[in-house]
Amino acid sequence: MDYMDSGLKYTPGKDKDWETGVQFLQASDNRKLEKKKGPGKIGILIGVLILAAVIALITGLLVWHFHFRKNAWVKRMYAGTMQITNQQFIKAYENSDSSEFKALAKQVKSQLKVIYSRSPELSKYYVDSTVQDFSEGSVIAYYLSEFRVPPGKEAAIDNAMASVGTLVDKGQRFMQMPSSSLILKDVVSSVLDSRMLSRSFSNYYRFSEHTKTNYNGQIQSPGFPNSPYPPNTFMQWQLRADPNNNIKLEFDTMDLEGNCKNDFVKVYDSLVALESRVMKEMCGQYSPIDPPTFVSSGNVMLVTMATDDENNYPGFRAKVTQVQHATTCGGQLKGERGTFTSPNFPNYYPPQTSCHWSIEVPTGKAVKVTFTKFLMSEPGQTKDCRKDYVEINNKKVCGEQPDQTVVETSNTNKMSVTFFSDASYVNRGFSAEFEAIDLKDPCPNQFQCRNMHCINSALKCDGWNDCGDMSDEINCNCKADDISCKNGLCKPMFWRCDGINDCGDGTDELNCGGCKSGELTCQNGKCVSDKTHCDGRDDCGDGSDELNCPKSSGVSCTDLTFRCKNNKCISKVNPECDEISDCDDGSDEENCDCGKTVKSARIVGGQDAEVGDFPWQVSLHAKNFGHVCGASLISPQWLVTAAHCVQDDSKTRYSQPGAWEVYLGLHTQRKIDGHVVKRNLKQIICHPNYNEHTYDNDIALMELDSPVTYSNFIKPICLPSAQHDFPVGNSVWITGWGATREGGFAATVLQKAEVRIINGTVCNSLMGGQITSRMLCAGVLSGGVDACQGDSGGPLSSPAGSRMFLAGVVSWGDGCARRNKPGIYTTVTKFRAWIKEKTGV
Ligand code: 4AZ
Repeated sequence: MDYMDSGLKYTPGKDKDWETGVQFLQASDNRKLEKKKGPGKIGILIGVLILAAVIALITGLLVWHFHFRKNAWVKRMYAGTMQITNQQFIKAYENSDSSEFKALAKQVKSQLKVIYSRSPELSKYYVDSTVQDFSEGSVIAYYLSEFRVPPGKEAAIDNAMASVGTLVDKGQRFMQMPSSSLILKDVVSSVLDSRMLSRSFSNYYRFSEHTKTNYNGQIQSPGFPNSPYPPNTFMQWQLRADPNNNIKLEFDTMDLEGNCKNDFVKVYDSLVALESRVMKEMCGQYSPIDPPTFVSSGNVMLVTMATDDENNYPGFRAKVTQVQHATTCGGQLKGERGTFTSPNFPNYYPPQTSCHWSIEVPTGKAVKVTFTKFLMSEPGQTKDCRKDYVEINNKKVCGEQPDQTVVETSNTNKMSVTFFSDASYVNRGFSAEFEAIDLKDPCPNQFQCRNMHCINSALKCDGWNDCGDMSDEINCNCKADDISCKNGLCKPMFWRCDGINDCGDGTDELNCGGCKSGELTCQNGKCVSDKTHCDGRDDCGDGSDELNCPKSSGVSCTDLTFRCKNNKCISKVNPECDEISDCDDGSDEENCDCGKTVKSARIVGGQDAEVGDFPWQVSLHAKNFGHVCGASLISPQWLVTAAHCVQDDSKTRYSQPGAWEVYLGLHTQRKIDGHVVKRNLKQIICHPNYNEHTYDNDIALMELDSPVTYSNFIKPICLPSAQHDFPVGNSVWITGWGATREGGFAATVLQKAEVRIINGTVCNSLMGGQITSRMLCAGVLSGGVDACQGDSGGPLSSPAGSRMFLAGVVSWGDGCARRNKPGIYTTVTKFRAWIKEKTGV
């Protein structure tokens, strides 16, 4: 059974393609017979005739067998829509059982047959059509057309179908049409998504919903929220609103299998699954903080969902309402400054929408527009922005642009901005600010970047790309304590010889006393011949010359190799939970239900984390006090935190489980919603070598009094193996409810910040020699981003593939966010064996 045979409306004639083939052969047969007819002896004639007939039959059968065998032909379905301009919509057209629906559908069907018959390609392979629905405007018809196509002909039919609209227009202009004919406009069709056809669905569901004003409709996948959605099922929800209204579809949950090839939901700006009207395809999980909301361009919308035979997830639920069609968007913007956004921002803009803004600032000034968010990418977008775009200063901008990087200024006090969305695929759009600037001095008391950004003058030539276009880092006179890169850039001296090409031209990594050419630099600094790489012997002494070798399994075990459960070693760097089975026994991919989050909505500004972004983040509350420290969930019953968080003081016995209350799934302090789980502690295990003076070995374990159930908001982070490499320069995330500045107040909403891992030697010199190998440094050396009081014990989360690994535990620092003072974290890899010993995790 397939999409079309679903007890939906369409059931194609199963043997039509077979009949077409037979008729074709009979015709050629007849012609041959006619030619052979003539005078002569009857016997010879009959003999010749029989022979000819047999030859023709054999030829015919062979031709049929090799070219027209039913099974070899491909079924190709097209979804289509057309406007019928000489009909008016009546209520009965909403009901496919009404005689009015049937009469108009019959007319559409017969007219489609005529249209296809005018194309030599289409007429040959056309099987049948069925009308799925009608909607207002005058009447819009939605239909499916079936073709049976010989292999290799698919593209030709797709092309012919793509230009059916032109065929119709020409036909109506140049051919005599019966007066009763439907007058058709905007005939569009495209091939049906093959995933809706090719698989064998065992169940089909079809739902319809007509929204009303002040009425909240709801659609959801079968079984939601009590049981997972059904396997091998095709579902569609047809949504209608009153005329002059649009459908608003607000998903509150979207939790599907992560691979869209298997399970997916598609939203269409149509009543039929027309690919040129897809608004969005979704699978996986979406963050509940900014769930997707869509608005149709007309008064109809279609949601389809297809599932395969395995991995069924909770599914989706969405609210359906109607909203009055906004006839205008854009407008006149006047004044010194202001803001404007694409329609429905930060929700998805509707398709087929165009808005125009005329901005005017006081005479004598110029207009500067900065896009604070710009999310307009869509599949099939071209560099020249042929799909959705914003036009500003006669320049089209499209795609996804980093925050604040699209900046335009005018030469006069006026500027115009146009937003355009085409018929398919929508996105969240943009938010923009405009301000009046003085063209002679656009950045008063600041540095003016080439891209028209204004930045603090102190940030010029500081080694960091503050403008976003590097214009603050060129033409610099480097200070004495800077590295003068050959390409003219200046970089802080700390970055010399740290293994990262900070200059971009390698100047900062030259003459580092490294190894000569033909030599390999070991991780311990030793130089060995590069011929020793992967020769099976540990020439470096630390095994680093035997890493990442073509033959990676069964190598001899060193401190740097990964030890599989069967005690064999592999030389691949960070093989654990990377979704590739490297150990013979697969043990590198065991216990990998960790470190994954729901899809991030990428829209909430500032430093607030999004709900579900860091589901392993735990808030440790001291009883009758509140948040004191952070921690990380590593299994249903175990947390990792900092040892200094569990030291007794004169008032409180923090080392005792009874002193604590643990909050998991928390986003906002004091907001205990349905996602939050509270637990008490069974035991606290502080590292025996914790040194309260040096903060060495600053790690502790906490056991919950009962295990937690994982959810979108509560999930464990992956523990790195003892050999896991967190390379210097890599981006990592710090999170917590700690102070938002040195000496400041704790945050209410979970904060997140991206920092980089800093070379241990550089860090040790910056921190006055206080760094041990059990400490890891991370931060932004120009200052401004760091962990702070109250973040202690929390995770330093390091992305690897689609997972996050616990690289560190927030430990200490010299104040917070000071220049050249990175944050110090406990190196988790050093404690992997201890964690395993104490917790079994
Ligand atoms: C603290 O007191 C603390 N800048 C944590 C981290 C840092 C400083 C202080 C790092 O919990």
